[in-house]
Parts: sequence; structure tokens; C-alpha cells
Amino acid sequence: MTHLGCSLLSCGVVDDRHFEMEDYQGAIARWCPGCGDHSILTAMQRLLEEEQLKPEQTVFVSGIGCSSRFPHYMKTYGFHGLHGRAIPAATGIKLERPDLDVFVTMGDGDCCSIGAGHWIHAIRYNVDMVVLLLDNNMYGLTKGQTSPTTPATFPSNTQPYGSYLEALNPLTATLGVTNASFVAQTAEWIPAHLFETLKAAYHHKGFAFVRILQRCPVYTEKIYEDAVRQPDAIEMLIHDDGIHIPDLDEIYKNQIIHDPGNLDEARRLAEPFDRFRLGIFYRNEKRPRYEDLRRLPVRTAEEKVELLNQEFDRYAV
Ligand SMILES: Cc1ncc(C[n+]2csc(CCOP(=O)(O)OP(=O)(O)O)c2C)c(N)n1
Repeated sequence: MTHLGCSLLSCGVVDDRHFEMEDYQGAIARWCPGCGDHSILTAMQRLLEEEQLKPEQTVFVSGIGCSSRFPHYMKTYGFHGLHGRAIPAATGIKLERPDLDVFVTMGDGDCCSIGAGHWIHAIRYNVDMVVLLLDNNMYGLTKGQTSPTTPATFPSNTQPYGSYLEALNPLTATLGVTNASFVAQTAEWIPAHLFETLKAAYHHKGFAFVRILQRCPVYTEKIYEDAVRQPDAIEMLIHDDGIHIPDLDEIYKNQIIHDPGNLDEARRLAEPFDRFRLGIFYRNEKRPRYEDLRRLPVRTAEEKVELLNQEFDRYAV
């Protein structure tokens, strides 16, 4: 850590810390070689460095899964909780400590299966946090069971003759929920796009949902194989209010101009299509946030203790 810029902490002490990328690096990641989670971790550490987020003011929250090991690999606060329960934990943290930057990482099983109820309601609550769906289309940690986002006919341990159902679409699902405020899709093998998407999500005030297409080299290698090799398999949504990286124009020639303020068009573009569409589908900063709407009386610590004691007295025998 070097000491460059200066800012005044609320207590009057000068905070002249400048954070380098290694200041955000936690334990050595134990993901498989070739796992897309490595690239997402690096992009996130780059983001924290660029934004100079204070490690003690930053929290990563996860459920259970390979992707949910994320908090261990960040040198910030972290909470590695229960399968499917990352969002309620993160919501509690943010409501109690609105001064913290809260990030959530979930796998597709974690978010779209066991955690689906929390996911849907959290979109409506629109509490300010960055929520990343690391979508490898399979239960990775438990070794290859069909998840809600497994493509139809793709084989797994639980459906060896191929997944019976059409995959759930996390983009249309999110965009369909009342009060959705930010929905984006990116891919971990396009680091520049991944980084810009994370940055846009971080700057959004509200529930910023990002689905990251993520390679699992063990169970779902085939799913994104063509898309990684053939830039033609990608279609970029570009706009002045969205993401446009001129350096990628030469590689990703399929582009569509999409205004992220247009919800109907966002829903249309999120429908299944023969290419993977990447970019910001929808962004609306005017959507109400639960933390701004809930009306809680401001009480001193003494008043809280007094109220607690009154409650205890009610149950005294
Ligand atoms: C209540 C509960 N049910 C089931 C499990 C077993 N389990 C652990 S991780 C996991 C799925 C992980 O898949 P995903 O969320 O897609 O994340 P990935 O490992 O692919 O990153 C399951 C079913 C558990 N830990 N807790």
C-alpha cells in the first residue's frame, strides 16, 4: 500500500491511503484451472482499485457453491453464508450499514433455484447493492447436477440423457419483476466488457443485477466453447448511456444500439436468440429504493435499550 492522495476522515484524521490491487487480494483462489471465476475475481479487484474502495467499508456476501467462495479471495469484509441465502444476508447488512458497499456473488443454483424466492423479492425491494450471477449453467461444487439455467438437452449427473426443460432465463425473469432497476449481461472471457459492466453496476444506485456468462471447464465446457472462439456468436448492446468499448468494435462486429431506458425493448432483447447479447439491458435510477421508503423513527441508543427492556418486561413471569 502506498500513500498518495489525502482525504479527511469524519474523526478528523487524515486518510492518505492509496490501495493497490494486491491490497484487495485475499486467499489464493482454489477454483479449477480454466474456471471463469478467476477472471471475475481479477475484474473485481481491478474495480475496487480503480474506485479506491476502502477494504473495511466493503463487504462481499455469498451463499454456497464454487462461485460462493468469492469472499475468501477478497481482502475485504465477507460473509459466506447458506446456500441460496446470500441476498437476505446482504440486505440486512445494507439496511443496517448503508455506508458500506455491498457485493453479492451467487451461482445459478444458488440464485435461480434454492435462492429464487429471495432473488425475486430483492429485485422489487431495490436495495442498493451489486448482485452478480456467476452462471456456469450447472451445479459446480456438488459435481454437475442440472440447474435452472442448464440448456435443454445438455446432459448432467441428474439428467444424463439431457436436461428435459428449456432453461430459465435470468434476464427476462429479472426484467419481469416490478421495480427492477438495473439488468446487464457480460461474459468473463471478455475482460474489458466485464470490467465496464461491473463498474456501471457499482455506480448504479439500487439493486444492480449482472448475469456473467461463466465457463466451467469440468462440467459445461461445451456451452460457451463456440462463443469464446467465434466473436460472431456475440451481439453487443451499445449506447451512450450503456457500455461501448471502441477497442472491441473490430472483434465484436455484431452490434445493436439499445437505450437502457427502454424497458419494453430490454425485455424483447433479453428473449432467447441465436447469439449471446451483452451489455446493459435496463437501467432506471428513478426506481424507489426500500431503504429510502421505509419509515423508521430515529432513536438514540438509550431509547432502544428502554424499548427492549419494556419488551422483556412484557414476558416476565
Ligand atoms: C440447503 C442446501 N442444499 C443443498 C446444498 C448442497 N449444495 C452445495 S453447493 C450446491 C450447488 C452449487 O451450484 P451453483 O449455485 O450453481 O454454484 P457453482 O458451484 O456452480 O458456482 C448445492 C446443491 C447445500 N449446501 N445446502
